Amino acid sequence: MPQSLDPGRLTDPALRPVAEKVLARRRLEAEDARALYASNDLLGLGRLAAFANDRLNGDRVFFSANQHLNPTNVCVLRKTCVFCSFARMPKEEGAYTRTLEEVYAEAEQARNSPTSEFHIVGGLHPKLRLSYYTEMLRGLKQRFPHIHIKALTAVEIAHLARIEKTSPREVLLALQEAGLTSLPGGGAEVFSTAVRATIAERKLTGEEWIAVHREAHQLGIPTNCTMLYGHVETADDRIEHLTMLRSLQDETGGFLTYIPLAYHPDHNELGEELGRVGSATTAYEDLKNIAVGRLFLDNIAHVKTHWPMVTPFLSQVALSFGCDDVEGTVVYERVYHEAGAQTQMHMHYADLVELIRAAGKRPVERNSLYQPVRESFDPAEAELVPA
Ligand code: V47
Repeated sequence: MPQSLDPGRLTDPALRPVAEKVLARRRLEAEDARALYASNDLLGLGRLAAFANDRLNGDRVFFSANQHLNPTNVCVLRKTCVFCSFARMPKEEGAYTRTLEEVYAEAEQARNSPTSEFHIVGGLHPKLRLSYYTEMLRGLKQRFPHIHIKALTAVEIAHLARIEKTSPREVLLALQEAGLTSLPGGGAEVFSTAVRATIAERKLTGEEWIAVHREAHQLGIPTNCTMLYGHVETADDRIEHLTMLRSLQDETGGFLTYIPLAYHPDHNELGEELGRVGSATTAYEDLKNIAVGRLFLDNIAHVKTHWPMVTPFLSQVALSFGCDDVEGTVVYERVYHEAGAQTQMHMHYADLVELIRAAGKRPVERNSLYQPVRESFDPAEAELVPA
């Protein structure tokens, strides 16, 4: 049943004018987002975001059967991206770089499983050439022609362009030719120059990240977008970030989903500096970021909750706070587990279906392009739901 909204019943009076705008389908401005972030009426905020989501997606909640692959953790930004626990120097303990055969061997787990997407990200390796990745994509496509490939963040694309002394556009074209379906949303962090100088010096600037995604959209490659929150950024930094994402979406329409990413402080320099080791973001903060994202990004169809970061329990609650998309089966998650995430590595397909259903929502398995793959999970065919 479509949700209703009565602005007068919101406890925080500051939310009422924003609710009037949402009802009238008017775009929220920076000052509205400031009111949302400043409000302590979390349930009111959630109600607003759930209303906006319901209008876009009804009671459908999307998920994918996906497998994450991380070919290398060697990264030239190891010393300057101080929030990251995944990266290693080439000779540092724990550094690894897979051969293509090793990547294919790990991908074999997708055989005889419902997997419909490979999610491939890694570090900025100083020596791996573009041909390593194009060959990887071709090899995966040859072995698993039906599986979509969502691979390489804008930061990796720009790095490959630098190594090959070419443009991000040429790199994207080569990857597209090799079988790339879409780009993941990583590497965005927070676009603010001051925040980047503190947490990710020497990384692609916000404008450069946007430019790579614009290029991808122009080539017909859809992409995701993210924001890493819960470190040194202010509400205004977040709003600036969301405004830049929304502007590009106005221009190209190429973003598929927005994923707020909760900062994990373990095993990285930033966590130590902030004295935050062992204490990640709070559920309150996580739900607020989901809700504000849903309300502000009125032109991006989906908002995804990343259960490896915020726990499956909170992801389920997020479905009542404006979220319509849940990270998939994953299989093996490295980036957040290195940073102290305590969640499981893998979510069984049937558990994902149940997580969504138990929140009163309708699960829809999707592929990378958000085309429905499966919508019927009737108890009568329960045995057909893969584990
Ligand atoms: O850009 C790194 C984040 C991102 C930490 O597109 C950290 O479907 C928290 O973007 N604490 C990469 N976060 C992962 C990513 C992603 C994840 C899931 C789905 C999709 C998608 C994209 O991980 C990085 C950075 O923002 N990250 N270190 C950390 N300590």
